[in-house]
Amino acid sequence: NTISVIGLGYIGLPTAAAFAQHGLNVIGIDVNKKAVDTINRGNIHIVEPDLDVVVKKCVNEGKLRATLTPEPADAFLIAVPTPFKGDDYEPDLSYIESASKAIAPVLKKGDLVILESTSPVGATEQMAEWLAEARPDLTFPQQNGEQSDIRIAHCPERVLPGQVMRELIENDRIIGGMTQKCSDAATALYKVFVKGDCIVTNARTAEMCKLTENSFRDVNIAFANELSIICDKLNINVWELISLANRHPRVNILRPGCGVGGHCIAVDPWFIVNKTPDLAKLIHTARLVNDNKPDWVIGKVNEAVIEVLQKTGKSINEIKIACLGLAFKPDIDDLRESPALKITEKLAEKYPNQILAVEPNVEELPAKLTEQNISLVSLDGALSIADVLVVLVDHREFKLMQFTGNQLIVDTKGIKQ
Ligand code: SAJ
Repeated sequence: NTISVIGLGYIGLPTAAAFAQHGLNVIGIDVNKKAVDTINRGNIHIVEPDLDVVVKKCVNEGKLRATLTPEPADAFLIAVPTPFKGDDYEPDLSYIESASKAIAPVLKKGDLVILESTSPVGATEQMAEWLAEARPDLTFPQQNGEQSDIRIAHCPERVLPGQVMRELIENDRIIGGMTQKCSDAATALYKVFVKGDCIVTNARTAEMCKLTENSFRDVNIAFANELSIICDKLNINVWELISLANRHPRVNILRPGCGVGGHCIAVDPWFIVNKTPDLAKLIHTARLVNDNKPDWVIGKVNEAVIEVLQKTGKSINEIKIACLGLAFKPDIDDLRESPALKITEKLAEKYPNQILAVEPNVEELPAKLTEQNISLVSLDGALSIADVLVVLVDHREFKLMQFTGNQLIVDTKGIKQ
């Protein structure tokens, strides 16, 4: 049995590796030649615990190889990005379209095509249309249902970055076939390595399910973030408040922070809002609350700077501000789509040459921060130099930190609690 995984990124590569590890012949396809070459050497181009070992082993055993051009296979899994474009957050399906057009020429009767990318409702049907247009000689589920030559399903990925190799195997899986036979074929494939349940539904529900999971989290984080702003105004410690409220058996409030980052939770809710703008009021508002949190944090830093000026008599350009944490969440090195990074950049615009960054999970700063003259310093370095500490991420190193009491702290993660 040969399967092909199109898109060898944070989801595609671990998925390809998991299938190869369980005995299937896997052909990985990517448009990035560097990624293809890296994988064929048995290495990886992304950071994910335990992935390197599996890829190395599977490549060495000849179970996994990468290429730029699609080849025939029995099943195709599409795991390409689905970003949005422009100010109205319209989903950009161009990567799915290119992937469909790339695999269409090698499809044959009996093949299964699975869309794994997080997608707006209707994307799987759209993908099936692109495939059908490219291959008028084959039949597809939208044309003749269970009699179709090609089976199509949407099976959204739901793994947590940093725990992908474990969650891929243990998590339950939603299987959204365009027909029952499509779902059966997809279930049989995932059962190769998935220990969780494979639960069958239709493609549209599967699409909405994935968006719902991330919107649920976004709305709940927005609730926590809104509470933190209200409590600040009312002079109440939000961390104490949340831990008290969470003593109620049916209350479970998430943790406020400096904003919501990553590639999923800050993106996926827009797919719902864009599709049903008049109906998705709460989901839309949650997005705005979370997206505005970084600016509120910057306002708190400005207040802290004024307080230092009043206390010490220093001039404004003598003040040093240390930003603790740049990653989008604790104990990872991923700085992309990170509100902490955005806050640091914006502070550097307002306080040039006065910003220090502490990020224990990276060796060097992204180019933009270096251009802004931000220096990467150790935690001890920051504690000895800075007048204001801005805790943006609750990395484990910061939780152990001893405060000297000399600095003002803007603590967006409640690590002092
Ligand atoms: N965050 C808070 N407070 C919290 C929890 C999270 O501010 O209490 C922030 C984080 O700091 C981060 C952002 O939210 O900036 C998102 O982090 P996360 O750990 O909640 O989620 P992701 O983006 O790493 O992964 C999510 C997961 N979805 C859910 O938990 C519902 C994962 O299972 C999905 O597979 C992934 O999105 C995805 O690919 O869609």
